[in-house]
Formats: sequence, C-alpha cells, structure tokens
Amino acid sequence: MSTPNTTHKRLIEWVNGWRQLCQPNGVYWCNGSSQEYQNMLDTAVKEGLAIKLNEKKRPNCYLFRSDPSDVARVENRTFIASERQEDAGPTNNWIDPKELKATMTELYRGCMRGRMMYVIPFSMGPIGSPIAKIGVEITDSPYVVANMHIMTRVGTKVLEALGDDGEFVPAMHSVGKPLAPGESDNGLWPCAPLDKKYISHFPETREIWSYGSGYGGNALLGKKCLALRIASVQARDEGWLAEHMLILKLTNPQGKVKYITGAFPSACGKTNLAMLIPTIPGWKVETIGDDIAWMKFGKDGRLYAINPEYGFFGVAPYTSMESNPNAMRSVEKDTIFTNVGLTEDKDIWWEGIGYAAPGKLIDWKGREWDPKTATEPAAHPNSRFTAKASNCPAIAPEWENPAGVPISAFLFGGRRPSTVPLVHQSFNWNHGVFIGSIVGSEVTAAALDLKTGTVRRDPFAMLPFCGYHMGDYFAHWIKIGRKTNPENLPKIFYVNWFRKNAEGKWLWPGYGENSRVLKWVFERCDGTGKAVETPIGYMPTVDAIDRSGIENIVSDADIKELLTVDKQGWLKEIELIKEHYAKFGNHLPAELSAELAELGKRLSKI
Ligand code: O2Y
Ligand code: MN
Repeated sequence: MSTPNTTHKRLIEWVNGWRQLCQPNGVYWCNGSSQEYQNMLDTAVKEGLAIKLNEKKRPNCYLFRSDPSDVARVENRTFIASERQEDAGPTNNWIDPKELKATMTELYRGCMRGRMMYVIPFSMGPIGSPIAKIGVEITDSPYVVANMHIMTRVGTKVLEALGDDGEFVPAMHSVGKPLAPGESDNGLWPCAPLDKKYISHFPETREIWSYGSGYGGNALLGKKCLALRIASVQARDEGWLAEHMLILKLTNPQGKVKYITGAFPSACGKTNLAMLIPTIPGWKVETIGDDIAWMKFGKDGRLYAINPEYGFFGVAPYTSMESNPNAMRSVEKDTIFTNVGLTEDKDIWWEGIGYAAPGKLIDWKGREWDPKTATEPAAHPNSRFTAKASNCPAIAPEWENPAGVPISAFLFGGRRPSTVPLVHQSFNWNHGVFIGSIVGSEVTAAALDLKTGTVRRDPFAMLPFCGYHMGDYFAHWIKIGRKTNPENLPKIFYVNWFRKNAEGKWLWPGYGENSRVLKWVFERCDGTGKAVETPIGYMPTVDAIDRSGIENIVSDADIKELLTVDKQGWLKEIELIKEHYAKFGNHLPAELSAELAELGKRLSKI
C-alpha cells in the first residue's frame, strides 16, 4: 500500500474510479526505485511465478514462464474503437467504443480481488524532452511492473514532470484473474481465456484498456499500445511521426555521422540491424533504438528522432554471438527472460543460441526436455528477453538526447526472396511514401494459411500498429513531406537482405555484411555514392557496393542479380499492389495511385 506522491486531481480520480470497480486489496503507487523493482521480482519468486537464475552466470536475472495460451500479441483480440468504424479503416478490428466499454467494464468489475493494484507513472522518451509523452498504467501484475521498469522511465520523477494537471495517456491493465480469499496463483501465470482477452484503444480519448493477457505488447502498454497505436493518432493530429522503426547511428572512417531509421515487419531482424557490427574496416554502428521512433521537425526543418523506450523486449530464439553479439552481451545481467529453456545449472538456453543444449533442460512449459529425444523446441518461438538499453555495449552516448537525433535516411524492407533488389532509393518523398506503402514479406509459414509465395503486405511495418485508417496514414506521410524543404527530408530506401537465386540460395550473406549497404546509403545521403536511374528508383552501380573481402561469397554474377530490375516480377508486383491499394478505397491518396501508374509507365519503356 502507498499514498500518491502527486496532487494531480484528474490522475487521482482516475485511479480511484478503477479501484472502486476492480476491488483490489490495495493500491501501490510506483516510485521507480531499484528496491521496488527487486520487490516485484521477489514477490514473483515467492508466488512461484519466477525463478532466479544462477547469480554467478547470469547476475540479477529471472525467468518467467507464461501460460501456453498467453505467449504473444493477439492481433485478433486487438481493437481500435474509434467513434466511426470508417476511421479505424479496413486493417483494424473495430468495435463501437460504447459497446466495448460496457463489455469490458463488466470484465473489470472485481477483477483485481485478492491482488494489489499498481499505478505506474511512465515516460516514453527522456523526461522533459519536447518529443516525449507521459502515460500512467494501472496493472495487477508485478511482472508488468518489473518489465515497465526496464522498458520505460518509471516513477516519482514522472509524477513531478506531470505536475498538477499535465497531460497523460491513461492505460488500464488487468490480467483478468481475480483470486478468491486464501487462493494464490500457485505458480501458474495468471490470465484470462482468449475470448475474454481485449487489447483496446480509444483513439479520440487517447485511452488504452487491456484485459486478460499478461504478455508483452498486450500488457506493457507503453510499447505498441501507447508508443504506436495511440501515438500514431496524436502524431497525425499534431504533425509528427510515430513509427515502428529502429534508429541507428552510422559513423564512417573519417568520423562523419549519419542517423538512419529502419521500418521492417516484426521478426525481420530490426534488433540485429540496430546492433550490427560492421564487417567493413573503419565503419561503426551504434544503437539509438531497436523498435520505435518518434520524430518531430527541428528549428532547422529536419526531422529529429527519439527512441521513446528505455529497454529492449527482444525475441530470444536465433539470437546468438554470431547473429547479434551486442544483444547477447545486453542480456548477461539484470535481465528478465520469458518462456526460454532453463539449464540444470539455472542458466538460459534457446534454439539458435549458438551452442548445443548443455544436457537436459526444463522447457518453456516447465517440462523436462532432453535434446536427444525432444520433438518440440525448449524455448517458445516468441520467447523474449527484457534488458535495459544501457546494458547494450553498442548504445550511442547520445541515445537519450532530449532533442533527438537528425535523421538522414529511412530504410524500408521485408523478406522478399524474389523481385525486390538488394537496395534501391526513391526518386523523391512521394515515391518514398509509395515504397513504404508496399512493404511486405513473402509468406513462408503454412500456419498462416496463405499460399507460399504470397506477399503479406505490411505498409511501413505498421499494419498491426496504426491506430487509424491506413489510407489516412499514407496521406499523413504525404503531408509531412510538404512541411519542409525537400533537401531537409530524409532520403528513402528499400532494402532486401532476403533475395534468393533460381536455385533457392540466399544471394546476400546478411548480418554484419549489411554494413556494405549502409555504406552506400550513407554515401547517397552525402552526395557521393554512385547510382543509376532505373524504373523502380535509383540503384547502386555494381561497383558501388563495397564487396572487398567477400568477392568469393557474393560473386560478380550474384551482385548483378541482386541489383537488376526484374521487369516481369515488377509487372506482377504492380497487379498485387493494385489489389493491396483497393482495400483503402477513397482514403488512398491520389499521389500513391499516381506513383503506381508512373511505375508502370517506366517499366513499359525497358
Ligand atoms: O509478442 C509480443 O508481445 C511482443 S511483439 C514485439 C516485441 C518487441 C518488438 N516488436 C514486437 C513486434 O511485434 O513488432
Ligand atoms: Mn516491433
């Protein structure tokens, strides 16, 4: 139990209202101290919900195992409850806000019985930054409190910044599992059944109501719910950008710096790119953020970005010293792991960690797991680590600069084994918006029930995260391009690390070698970088991509193939883009239909 360290009347009334409805045992206002963080984890260990890992091998680290029904963001239970259905658009689930609030109010009634209600004041972005925003999350989950400590800036200092009547985004969360008198969780992750889970957003009133899930993006409400779905609406109304983008700092051998953001659909290696170690001598990549960028215009007319987060909620499987050494070093201490395997000496293990399982394990479901006989993975494919950004050896010293960093380039990309070349650059801003609007990945998982080879479009990598009509979101991007001189705008590139040849072999080695593409992007922003004009945009000449030292891996023939325009492929692509665009009806900006038509005309000339 604690008393609020605030005189913010609206906030206190908001908390009191939920306290009356949810009927918790008490209310605890989070102060953000390390003692508080430790108390959350100690409580979880006592309840059997967490395991403290080997202090010598993994100091101050904990393992949680979730319920098998609660392992990822649930897109089909995520709702944009705008007043008008049309404003949510064709890519979001919509429910009338009154109806949704009525349903959820009944779910929330008494939902915190037997539990503590935690109030978490948090800042997305450095406290006091003109780009940052404050949220307050109510939750009944100590796991959420501990994770929010890592992922956001939490506590008294946020309440101080909020003052008596500052703006905040109210974010309500409950795991939806009240406890009867004398009942405890008994080691079982609390959550509600799938059909009772609701991850709801009310864009007009900037509210978030989440019920029934304790996992990741469903429960850590600063991340996808606030920093993307609600913030995208605020950004539209206020003339800035809230994007699903990594931010990296790239330094050339002469010490010249450029900041680059990248939007890639989930599970396309954003964290790996943000923490990349270049293979080309003298070049350096440092991390500003791995998932979200908020960008506003500075006085000089350029876009400045902050990472609104404070940590990484990274996917564990296939993170290794080979794929991402900086991520591996980030999780050496002070880390929360969720749904990974547990070794006999209480360390973590997951598929693709870079070494064989050191004997028998306990898998993410808490069962004995033997590498010799296992038929299922030890770690859930969406198992996660939560680690502070400051743990990352590659974090840039200026990553918390309240003014943000000036952005020179936007990268867009997805997994495209065919058609899309290694890299191309848009002719101008509107053409770049066109490129962002057609981002997608070829579907490989039969589980998605789509034909292999089908492109799942994920415009701007924002499909699950845009809080309003995606056609209007495209229009917002077009409008942003008119707010400053064209030379101030970031240059826009489409990259594809996943191109294959006719035999199905990857043409590009990826990982640290992607620095070679970053080098060309840097040079293009610097006015050097050789390029040719093609129907799809500017492309590097074959000698413009530095292949020194990898000529035996990427042959002359390979680089030519990586950098050719596949006319037939693009003509098919145009038909697919038409289908994709048809969904947005009269919300599709005329500028994008014009870009598509122009692409067709240019292709017909070669
Ligand atoms: O499944 C979840 O709840 C996490 S999803 C996630 C986590 C970190 C960064 N990005 C994502 C995503 O889905 O884009
Ligand atoms: Mn993401």
